[in-house]
Amino acid sequence: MEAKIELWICLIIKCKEDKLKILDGKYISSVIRSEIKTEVERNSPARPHLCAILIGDNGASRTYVNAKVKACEEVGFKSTLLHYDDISELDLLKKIEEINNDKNIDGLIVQLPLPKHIDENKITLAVKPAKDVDGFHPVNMGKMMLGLDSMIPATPAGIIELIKRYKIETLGKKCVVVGRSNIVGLPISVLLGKNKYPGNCTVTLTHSKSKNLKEICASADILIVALGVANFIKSDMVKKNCVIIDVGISRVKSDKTKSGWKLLGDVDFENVKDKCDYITPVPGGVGPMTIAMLLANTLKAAKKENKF
Ligand code: BQF
Repeated sequence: MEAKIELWICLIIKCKEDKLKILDGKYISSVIRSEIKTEVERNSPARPHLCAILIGDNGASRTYVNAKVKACEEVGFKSTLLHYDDISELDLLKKIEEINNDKNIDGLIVQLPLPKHIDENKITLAVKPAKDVDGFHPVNMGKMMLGLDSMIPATPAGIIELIKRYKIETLGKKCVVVGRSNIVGLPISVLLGKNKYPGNCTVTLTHSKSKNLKEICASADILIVALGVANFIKSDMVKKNCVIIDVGISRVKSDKTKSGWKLLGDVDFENVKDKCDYITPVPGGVGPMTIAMLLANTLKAAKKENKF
């Protein structure tokens, strides 16, 4: 209770500082991670165990997996990273089966994208639904559609959690989703259409074949963009006082950063920020929420195994 009041005081102060603009995923994710950490400490020495499989040397994938492993350490989870330079589809399936049957492992993720010789659908199907903390297995997808208890994919779950924690009104709002991926666009459009909070939106799911995209986006009270095209959404594509959730992360070369890369969202932030009421930044918006919800799913999986 006290922690909740403290969170709200912090949020109100932050909102004032940010002139009621920024949906601070970095901050909210730190709150969620500390909640998870507290719960893990209470159940010590038992702890959730996440296993991540990484194949190949895709730089972005490495960064994402490392972020996940680091987040596990911070909240007191055990983590195992299995990194293969290369592996056959059959050997990968065997490895997944081994982990499915390993009582010491609660959650399993296979970092996407996979090399061309491995069928993503086959791999997704091979992960036992109870350990599928990415929520990509058809059983989890189906349960989510039906509103049954399931693992909800981390990015949509992170968006829902962000809306909840900022108490953004969704009932009766027009929500436009740009991008129909299985991982983000499709599930978030289902979730925001549900008869609950957050939800009860009138959802429009748009994609590359949509006509009048500009007009459709400009009609949105809540605009969720998960396209992967840097700065795609310009200020003439958004309605005044809307809420913008920017899921895009494009890595572009930069000589201004230590790493030599910088992250760009799908929304032209600088030109859009004064028009909308709320907006998620990139970096520091939806991305950190994705990591936090992966941890939440892993904790949930561990609880189901009666470890907690
Ligand atoms: C931030 C991802 C595309 C394809 C596969 C924090 C992440 C990103 C950004 C992160 C992503 C994107 C992940 C920030 C995991 C989100 O500070 O803004 C964290 O690690 N993500 C992934 O595992 O696979 C992807 C995007």
